[in-house]
Amino acid sequence: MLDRRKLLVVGGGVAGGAILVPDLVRGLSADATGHQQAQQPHHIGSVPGARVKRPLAAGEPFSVPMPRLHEQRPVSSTYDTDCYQVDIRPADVEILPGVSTPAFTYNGKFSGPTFRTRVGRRTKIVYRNLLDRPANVHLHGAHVPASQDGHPMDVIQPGQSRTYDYPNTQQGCTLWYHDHSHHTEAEHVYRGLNGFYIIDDPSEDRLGLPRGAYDVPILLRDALFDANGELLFGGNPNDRDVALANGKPAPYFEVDARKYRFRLLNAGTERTFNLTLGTDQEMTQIATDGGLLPAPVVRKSVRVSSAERVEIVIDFARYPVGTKLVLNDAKLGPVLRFDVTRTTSDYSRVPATLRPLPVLPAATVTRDVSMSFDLTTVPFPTGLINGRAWDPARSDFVVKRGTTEIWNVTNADPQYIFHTFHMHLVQFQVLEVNGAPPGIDYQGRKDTFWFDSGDKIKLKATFDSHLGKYAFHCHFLEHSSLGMMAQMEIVP
Ligand SMILES: [Cu+2]
Repeated sequence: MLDRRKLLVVGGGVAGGAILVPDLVRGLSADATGHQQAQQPHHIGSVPGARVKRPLAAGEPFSVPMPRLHEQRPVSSTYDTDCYQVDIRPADVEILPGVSTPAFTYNGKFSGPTFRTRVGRRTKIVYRNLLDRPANVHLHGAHVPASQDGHPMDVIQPGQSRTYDYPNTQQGCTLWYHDHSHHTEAEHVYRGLNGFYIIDDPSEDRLGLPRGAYDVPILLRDALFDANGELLFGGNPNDRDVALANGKPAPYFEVDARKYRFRLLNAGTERTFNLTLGTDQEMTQIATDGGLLPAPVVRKSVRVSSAERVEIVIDFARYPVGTKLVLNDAKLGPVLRFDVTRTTSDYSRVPATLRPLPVLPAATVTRDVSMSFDLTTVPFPTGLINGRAWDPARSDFVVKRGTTEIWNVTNADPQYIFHTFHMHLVQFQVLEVNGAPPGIDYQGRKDTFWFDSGDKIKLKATFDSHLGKYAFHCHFLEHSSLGMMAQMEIVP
């Protein structure tokens, strides 16, 4: 009799069918050292239809420059609002040099255009869906009314348009936007429906951090290409062997010998980057998902899991002109190379204190959130939160507005099955990781974190703004597609 726990669909299988995986963890244990092994995503979440043909190699690293992402211009502006128009449409894009790749795009851009606004300025974006399938847009990390959140069941039908209206009333931060249409979010995001949304904060200008041309968003992700240059989706996410930075494979980026602020976003649907610079050179982390940290933290390696943002400052003045510094991922290898090309003046700085965390009120409600797979279901495992798969008709938690709550979030899966946790609407603070004070990966204003099998994360959140239904889920989007999602309803 088949061991159904092992019956998972992975790349290499027959289209539309399941194949037997000899060992749930085989793909992980064979190809990494212990340290790296613990950081790798597992392969649950593979979906049918994958035919992993002979992959197309990405070519030599550092053969193309990393582009700066296109910044979207408003079509109209008033004294307090900027209006934009965006088509969600298929486009052929050049990711690998000289190769045309079909993608899903916002306005034909891969990665999507960057929206840049300021605290207190309103943004209205009209999205027209020119795909042949429903799509929608979630602004990840944003404090917005439920009607503007891009709820998984609130989609834009093909040929239809809708306007999202964002108040931008939270503090300065690096957000991102992406498709969240249920069951198809993983494929849509993988095929290109993602981009930066940055809220600048005038109250942070006095800090003197690098700005303008020295403030560079970098969208990281992984990909797998077939022999025709098409993006392969549906196989084992671990097979995605090409690291992309701003839509290019392991590019180089010319920098002046001075400080830069890099806003790193991991838009990979089921990938965790573990990044080092050169031969363990220092990077100074200044911000996380929801904005600046209380103080900078010097790091020699940086973990960025799916949907997380990590902002770092690198001071290239430490290196002579001609230096080439590789940003390297523990699994994928080179992600990006910084080439120091010229000296310049630099009046920017990283002050010893940045922005204090808000002091949240005492919590009056405690909840438990347990994330796991039912590995007995076929052809796919079923993603569960507190033992139940996603049901949009159900409000899993009812939260009274104004309440501060403690959530104990547990990865209840066995060894080697990793998850991430993302809560819509609020930025929370992690109080404890397995009973201990949180390390740097969990500090600051967070909306997403990665956690290992068995980990228990205690977080605190205050629900003091909007009413309505908001999702919380695993942000490995293959997992949320399989049901690892729930919703809370904020009530008066
Ligand atoms: Cu998960």
